[in-house]
Amino acid sequence: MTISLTELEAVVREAGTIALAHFKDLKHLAINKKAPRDFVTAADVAVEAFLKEALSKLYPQFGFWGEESGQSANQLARWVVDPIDGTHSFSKGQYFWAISVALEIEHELIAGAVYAPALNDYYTAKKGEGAFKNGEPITVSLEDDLGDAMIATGFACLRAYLDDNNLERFNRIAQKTTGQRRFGSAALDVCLVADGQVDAYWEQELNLYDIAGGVVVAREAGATVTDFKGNEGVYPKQILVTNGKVLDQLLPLM
Ligand code: 2AM
Ligand code: CA
Repeated sequence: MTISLTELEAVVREAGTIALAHFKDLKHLAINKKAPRDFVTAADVAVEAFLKEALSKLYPQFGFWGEESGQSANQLARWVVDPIDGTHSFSKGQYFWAISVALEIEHELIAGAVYAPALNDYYTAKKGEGAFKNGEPITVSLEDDLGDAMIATGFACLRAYLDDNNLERFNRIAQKTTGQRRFGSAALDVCLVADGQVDAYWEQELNLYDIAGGVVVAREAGATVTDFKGNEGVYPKQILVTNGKVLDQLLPLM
């Protein structure tokens, strides 16, 4: 049971066209709050509705789990979708947001697509077949010295009002690295590790749909995907993605 990345790309790019139409007309975009400091726009809802319909038509055997509409049909073989990851950035007219789609079969992520329409970057991968950005193969960076590294993180956890809110961890790690970035889209952050633009990325308190598409791309590009203790696997509440070469230096700081 497999899928065609080319067919998937046609669907995801069409979803991108829908998102871009809203992005170019932000003045008229309806923005609501799901919870305090948690936004949803009419674009999120429209993009997810399109993806759900188009993917179900193309691959009726797979169920669906989207950030906005929840779970439906087969959950053992399903699409895991974030229609717009980085909604706050999107609603401000910033460019770092992405559509993320992953195919998960029996708890294993086997294909992914992350499309950042405003940046015109399309990342995709299928398990065992390599990772691609705009049709070209990509790999993680060669950086092996944490002191020279560029690291990304995010602060989704601040919305959860946790005691462990990432600020102490950020403080610790920022002083041991050269560059820190906070882009605002977990899906893209993971792909930036895959593409060697950053050497590592971590975040807490995410959901699977934020990172699922990117994880397939990152793994196929040679990245490690672990929790903060270095256990291999996809842990959305504690995700650490690295180029593999700075992992051992980062773990004691996590
Ligand atoms: P979103 O834009 O799809 O909501 C940025 O740090 C990351 O946090 C983004 O991937 C963003 O996804 C996610 N995020 C936003 N609000 C959140 C919340 N209330 N809980 C968890 N993650 C959130
Ligand atoms: Ca998200």
